[in-house]
Amino acid sequence: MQVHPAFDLVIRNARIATAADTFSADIGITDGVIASLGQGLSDGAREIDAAGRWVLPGGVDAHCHLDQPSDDGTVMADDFASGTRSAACGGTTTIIPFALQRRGGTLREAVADYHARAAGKPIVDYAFHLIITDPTPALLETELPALIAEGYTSFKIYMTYDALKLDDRRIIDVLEVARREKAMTMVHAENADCIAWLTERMLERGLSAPSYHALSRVPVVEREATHRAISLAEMLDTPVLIVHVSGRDAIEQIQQAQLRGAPIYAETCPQYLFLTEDDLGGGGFEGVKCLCSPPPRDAANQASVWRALDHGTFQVFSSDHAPYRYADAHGKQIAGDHAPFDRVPNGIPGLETRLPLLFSEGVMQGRIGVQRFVSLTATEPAKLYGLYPRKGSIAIGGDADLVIWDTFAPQPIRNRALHHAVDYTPYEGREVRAWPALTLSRGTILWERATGYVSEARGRGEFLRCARPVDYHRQSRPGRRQLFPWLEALGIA
Ligand code: DUC
Ligand code: ZN
Ligand code: ZN
Repeated sequence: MQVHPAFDLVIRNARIATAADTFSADIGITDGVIASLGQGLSDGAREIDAAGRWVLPGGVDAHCHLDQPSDDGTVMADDFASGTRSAACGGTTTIIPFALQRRGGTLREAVADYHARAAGKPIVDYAFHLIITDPTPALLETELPALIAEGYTSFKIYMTYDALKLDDRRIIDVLEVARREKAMTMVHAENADCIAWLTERMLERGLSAPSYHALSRVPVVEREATHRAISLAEMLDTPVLIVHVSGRDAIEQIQQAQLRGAPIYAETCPQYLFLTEDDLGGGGFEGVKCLCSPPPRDAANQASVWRALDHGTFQVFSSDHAPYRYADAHGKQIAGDHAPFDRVPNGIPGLETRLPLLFSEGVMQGRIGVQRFVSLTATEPAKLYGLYPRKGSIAIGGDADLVIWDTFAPQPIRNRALHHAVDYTPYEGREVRAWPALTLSRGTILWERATGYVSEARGRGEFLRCARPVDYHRQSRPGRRQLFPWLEALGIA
């Protein structure tokens, strides 16, 4: 009699880490879901021997930009096909890019347009954040609450960039809706007027090389906006997540708020660990390959970011992948190959290198533990954006989004070996000691390092509707309401 295998796939001899534990087990997978964890599991129709290597949850990259529309002629090199291919090859199995509201347009239009851009392309699963640039009464009263209920439960707002920024009053209006509807607000915290003044004065004096980008956005500019964003969030007692935090000044603001018990969360990115402002200065115009906002800082700030990653100030480690090609009149050179720094699109690629860099320099060099790595790169982003427990961990009933990690003697990163559509990486030549051997999404192999195999199953990635972020239990705790008498007086629930 033919005996049916117990599982579709069994991964044997896995050294598993979750945010909470490490243990050795076999992983039994059926219908793309983790069906069993244990020793000596029964047969699978297919078997993979992890041979004692680390098997970690697939990465959740909760901040990346793909095929984002613009009004300034820039074009992002990566769409949902090349972007998710690159993600998978670097161990990321869920991405959350941004549906951007055009000023004068609605959020509904932004979401419909972004779904059309994604259609038939992603190989990994994906959700959408929203970007709110024009919070009209109709948006605040009708559109946004409806979209939150439909699974778009997080949105980003900007305190800088003329085409995107909201003033404090508009930020408060948006936070009030976020509080009522239990959504997560992500804030780009830099002071627009400070940047405008510094930029104007620098350009008047002919200081226009890429390195002056960093001086036009010095840490105090980020610190002030971070403090203000936190203050507004505290006034509304609603969670805010400060994105792409670059160094000590902003970290101190966040830590003080967290110590006060304020619902403040924070994200940092590879560029604040692995680049410095000196990378903007070397090589003439090529410095723009490292031009992003906030800018990379110095070695002391890198050390502050490492400490805050280890201590738990940060919940999220994302790429902020912003794929502008270097030698491209729609990319970094949209205003020419000697353009002043303020005419260069902000952002750098990093979807594929995010996890290998952090695993190599963080886990293998002993700066953070493997459980912290899992928490920052998968579990916490999944929780904060309402994708947990389907995503973000290795647990029975969760999707079998898994990465088996190879470790090896240091090898340089080469852009020609990456899978994005950008013509450079800011990390060219930088050595890593680890890379995903295998990336699985819902039990399907998407990437195999030994053979260079990459799935071509465009469109297999599923759109994920996000639940409310897990944080909101805090507000219903008995006694919390009386800490906010002004909200009580206003009857704001
Ligand atoms: N800064 C942003 O605010 N977004 C994209 C990339 C960047 O550098
Ligand atoms: Zn930003
Ligand atoms: Zn961004």
